[in-house]
Amino acid sequence: MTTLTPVLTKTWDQPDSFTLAGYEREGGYRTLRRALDMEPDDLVQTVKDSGLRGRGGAGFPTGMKWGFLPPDSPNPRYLVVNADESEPGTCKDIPLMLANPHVLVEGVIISSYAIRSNHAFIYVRGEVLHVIRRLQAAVAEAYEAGYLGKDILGSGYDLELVVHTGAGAYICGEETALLDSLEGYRGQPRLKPPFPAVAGLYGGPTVINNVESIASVPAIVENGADWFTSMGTEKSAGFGIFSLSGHVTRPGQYEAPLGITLRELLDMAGGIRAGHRLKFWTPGGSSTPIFTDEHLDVPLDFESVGAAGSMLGTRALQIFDETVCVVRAVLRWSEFYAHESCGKCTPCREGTYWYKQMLKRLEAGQGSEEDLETLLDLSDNILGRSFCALGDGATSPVVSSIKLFRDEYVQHFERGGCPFDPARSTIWA
Ligand code: L3W
Ligand code: SF4
Repeated sequence: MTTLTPVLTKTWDQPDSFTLAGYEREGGYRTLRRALDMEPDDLVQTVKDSGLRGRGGAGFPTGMKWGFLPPDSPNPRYLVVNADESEPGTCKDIPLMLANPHVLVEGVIISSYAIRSNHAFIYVRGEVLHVIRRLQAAVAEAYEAGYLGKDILGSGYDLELVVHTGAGAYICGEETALLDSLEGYRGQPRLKPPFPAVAGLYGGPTVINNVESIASVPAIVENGADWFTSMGTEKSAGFGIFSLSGHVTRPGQYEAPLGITLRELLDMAGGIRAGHRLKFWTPGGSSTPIFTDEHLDVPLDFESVGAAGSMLGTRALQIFDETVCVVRAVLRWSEFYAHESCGKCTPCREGTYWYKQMLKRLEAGQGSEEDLETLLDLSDNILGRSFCALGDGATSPVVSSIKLFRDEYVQHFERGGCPFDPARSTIWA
């Protein structure tokens, strides 16, 4: 039986977990002192050896990304933390920064030192004012204590850390759109390559990592790469925060080794709400194809979820019981993508709009079999033809729901309305 591995979440229930005093009492910033005595390249090697993979959705190996920085660039190097968490269901970075902002700040300092950067930014979603205030307070405390600024702890190493707020666009979580936004432009994705590691912020070599990735660095440096690889699976090492939302008895953040299953997580979370059963769920946010109760035992690691036809993504497990209309859920997600499409490329800009219109009609019981074929054809014209991952991600719930729940779509137009509508349904009787 897999058990929880509280590392990042260990202190969340302590009333002063977000303060410097609370963090230091638990050993916070002790690892920084050790790290500043190490060679930067040895720190990069430790992160490489740990097998840490990006916790922002794509799972790219963090140490390898750090290793891509060109050694001879004349431009300054930057570290940028992607704290623009906005994907539907994804809600791990915000509580992490709220409850323990100092673990992120310590991670930023160690990571910046490792990649030889003297300038770091945390780009945080603009709507989460309470998180922004916590982060700003933590950064101010760290400056005051000599963990940031000039000659950190007498090491000769300098680092300036800026908390920068976005303005509420999901696309600014795409790393190159984030860089444009940080530079003061409208946030729209840039063509890759060059990847940010080669030409990123202001054209300089830039490492961009998710909050949880950077916050994991102090524990990895403190305990060693072997400690990290002793958890999780061979190719998906370590632990991660699994966010359970929706129809579960105890929704929340469950920090556990990668490879845990939804069945095990549901056991910890008290199961599906009383009297109901699991219908469908997302393994990693709304951009990942949906799963059903047939996938309860799929190990939640990058490889196994991929082999089962979805993506681990951000481990945002949105759980829906049998009272939920899958067509309505997919419509809601599609409205999100249509609203958040940045409009730069036609397949996504027009395709997500079409999705929204067609799904609205289908949900209202006015669609037809032909509409389902059009939705699939449209998806073929978005997937792989969009400029960035937003367009691709928008196709996931549509295509997977038609594959798994075609009958439910058909029922809508056969009945001339939603079968889950209380006026028509047997479910609510
Ligand atoms: C240098 C190379 N760097 C790749 C870097 C690249 C990036 C990272 C991953 O999308 C996913 C997306 C969402 N030289 C490199 C290289 N890199 N090759 O590696 O890159 P990539 O393109 O695979 O992914 P991405 O663009 O970072 C992220 C999915 O996450 N997702 C969304 C989550 C939403 C949030 C949020 O709310 N903020 O995180 C959920 O599943 O669909 O597939 O750094 O530069 N040769
Ligand atoms: Fe913008 Fe969508 Fe194209 Fe991405 S896929 S560049 S969000 S229009």
